[in-house]
Amino acid sequence: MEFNAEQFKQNLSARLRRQYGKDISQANKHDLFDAVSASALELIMNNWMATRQEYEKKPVKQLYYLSAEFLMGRALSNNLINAQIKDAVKEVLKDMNIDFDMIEDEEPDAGLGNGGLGRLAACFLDSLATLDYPGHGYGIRYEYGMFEQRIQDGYQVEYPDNWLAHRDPWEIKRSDLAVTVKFGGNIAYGKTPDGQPRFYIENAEEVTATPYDMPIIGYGTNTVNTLRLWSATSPNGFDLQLFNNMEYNRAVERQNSAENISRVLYPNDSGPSGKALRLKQQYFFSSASLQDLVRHYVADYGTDFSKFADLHVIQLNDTHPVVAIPELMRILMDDYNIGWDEAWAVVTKTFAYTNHTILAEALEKWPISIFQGLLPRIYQIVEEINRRLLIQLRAKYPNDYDKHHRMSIIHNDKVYMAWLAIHSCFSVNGVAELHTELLKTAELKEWYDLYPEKFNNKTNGITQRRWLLNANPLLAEFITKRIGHGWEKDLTKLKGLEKFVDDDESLNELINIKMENKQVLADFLKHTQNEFLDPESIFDVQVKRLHEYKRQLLNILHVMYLYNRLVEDPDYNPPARTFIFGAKAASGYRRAKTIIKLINTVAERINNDRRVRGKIRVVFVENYRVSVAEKIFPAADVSEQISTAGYEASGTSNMKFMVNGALTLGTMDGANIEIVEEAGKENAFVFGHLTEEIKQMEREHSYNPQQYLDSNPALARVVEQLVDGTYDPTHQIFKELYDSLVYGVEGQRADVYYVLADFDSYCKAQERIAAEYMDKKLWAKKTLINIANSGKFSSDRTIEDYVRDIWKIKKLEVK
Ligand code: 26Q
Repeated sequence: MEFNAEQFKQNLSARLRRQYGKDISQANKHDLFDAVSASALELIMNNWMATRQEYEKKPVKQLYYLSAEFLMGRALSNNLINAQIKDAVKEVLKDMNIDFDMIEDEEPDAGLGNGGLGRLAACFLDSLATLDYPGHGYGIRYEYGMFEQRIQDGYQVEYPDNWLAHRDPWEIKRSDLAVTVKFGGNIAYGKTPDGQPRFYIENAEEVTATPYDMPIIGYGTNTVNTLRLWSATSPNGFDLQLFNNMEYNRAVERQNSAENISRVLYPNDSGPSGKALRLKQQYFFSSASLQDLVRHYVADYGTDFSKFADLHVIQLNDTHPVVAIPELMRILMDDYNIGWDEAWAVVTKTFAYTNHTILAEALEKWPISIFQGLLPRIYQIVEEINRRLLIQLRAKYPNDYDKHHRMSIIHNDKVYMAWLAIHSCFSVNGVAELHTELLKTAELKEWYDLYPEKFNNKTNGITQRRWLLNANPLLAEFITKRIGHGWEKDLTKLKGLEKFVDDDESLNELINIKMENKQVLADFLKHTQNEFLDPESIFDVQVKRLHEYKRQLLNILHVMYLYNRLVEDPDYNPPARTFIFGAKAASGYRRAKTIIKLINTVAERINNDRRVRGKIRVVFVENYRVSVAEKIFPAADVSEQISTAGYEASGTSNMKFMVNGALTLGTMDGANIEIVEEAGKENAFVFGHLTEEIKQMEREHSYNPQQYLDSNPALARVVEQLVDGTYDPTHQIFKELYDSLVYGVEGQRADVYYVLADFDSYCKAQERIAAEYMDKKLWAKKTLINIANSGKFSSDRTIEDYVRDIWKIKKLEVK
């Protein structure tokens, strides 16, 4: 992209004048952030329009990634880097005495996602644009994203994330493309003006869906794709009559009901919420997106839909947008008078489904009463899809009535969204090799038996543009200095770093870079939460959503154990360690919140105990989010990936740590297995029971946590310390955690996630870490080998896999 410094300057001034009535000297940091972003967008606009025109010009197949979540984070720095104008912009600003870093920090995160699944969607968009693929995102423009977490008295407290408080300079409202989405009402059957019989809905609640477009800028290419997010309003405005009668609340009822649909992201990242509003969100953006696609198609090709599947492929990010399947059936049949068989042929060639969860009980199912009440016509279509599925099942498995029942899309008064997806889609994929195997052999075995050809694996990846080039400029420079450019678009090039494993100068530089990044994180945490971190200590990091299966509890129990040891054994002198946690708990997940309280309680105790000063510290990073993650990964020495084997579908933070040179401390779970395979077992710290061993204990009901307590006094002691007053004088706060480990509560057996079973193995792995970290050079070597072998985990590779096996789209370069 050509960059004219003078013009950019003028543009910036003009923006400040027009938007804020200020000149540069009067502008505050926010004004500057807004004006710089808007000026950058203007530069990008040519390419954005050219990309759209290119896609319109030729009829090319395009990919639409439907996702309830896009965890984009900040845009400014990333967009400038991808457009390759960051240095130039920085230069201009410096000329004007403006510090870029300060401006950058004014941008709120676009936190429109919970965690892994939402961030994966964001990484995919970056890779699609960078690789010149016509692929776009469709989602919801939540007015409030992932809640802001504050820690008060050690507890998580949630606050609304008002990310749109100021305008978002990156979005463009497209009122001209608004569509209507209908809820409730009743099904009517009648004739169109031209005499065609057809179903329609009457007395429905009508909601206007207005799209806001965000540019997705490819790195070092002209391609700029689009993320289209829908916002809900009422077409009827407020009720003036009621208002004039001073019934102010009733006057805005309809408006509020519509706007509530895109009000806020649901902050639970597992398990069905069972809330009608959540289903409304799902149908809202699925319907709007499909209406958008079909309208565009009809404008070009008319109502012959035989080419639809040649021009569209729709990837469903988990079951959240699966209601798009019956919605496309409805649009084709009710709006365009297409027959069932023809519509079904289009649908089954268009949709593909990605599963992100292993546990069948976590799969989404909607009570019929909610589903049918909200979407009567859609429910009717699902019933018909299911009727035909059952005919198929009876023919294939005669007399196996239990199987028919289990596989029925509708049973036990619920609609099974995953069943609808698997039956209707031409592709079903898991997100890591182990995960896909478990789907095929266990959780979805019956479906795999029925449709083996649909199942495939697509191991997750992350974009090196955001997570290395942008987040860790020092390491990026180190790499480029040795292997040149090219890794930014082909991460396997990092393999070239391996020839520096015995180069002392490289190893020393690597050590220094890590140290500098640790200092940056330390400064940040000093500034934001007045924490003191020693960059000389090992930064041992676990950042991810808080879940029992992710076992933050195992981590903190080990910290408690280490603390006991340090206090009691003066001869024990391991290297200093800082245990860093960052995690949000779903607001209604009580036990997860208690684990956060435990981490903070242990931190408070240890950090204030003089006896262990300089040896061990515990830090809970408040409000962990993308922009903070960008500071944490570059500073990490140890990457905690300690889920119970068989429970983490993939994990993606494990990959972000790896490219930033942290060593994995992990179980053989999710993508950890593939990471260890690439890096070599000797360059990671693997521990814990294997999936097969866990499954066997599960099958045979042979797990006895008490046995581990009996045989390991140090473990028994830390477990007792949860309730003996050591950390909590009331003995009450952590009793629930204690009971869940030792006795089992609420009908669950004791220690569901095998924390006690893996404790000893985890401690030993931690000891290996302590021993190996003392040898700085050896550690640096392992770091370098990890970085050099992280190429597989680029989302560019993942996208190429999807393109080859599922999407079959072609690169289209924009001139
Ligand atoms: C469903 C229904 C109602 C309300 C919320 C939800 C909901 C929302 C988010 C269910 C699940 C999620 C998110 C799941 C998720 O992030 N899964 C993670 O996906 C990553 C990307 O594939 C994997 O790396 C992780 O292993 C997986 O846990």
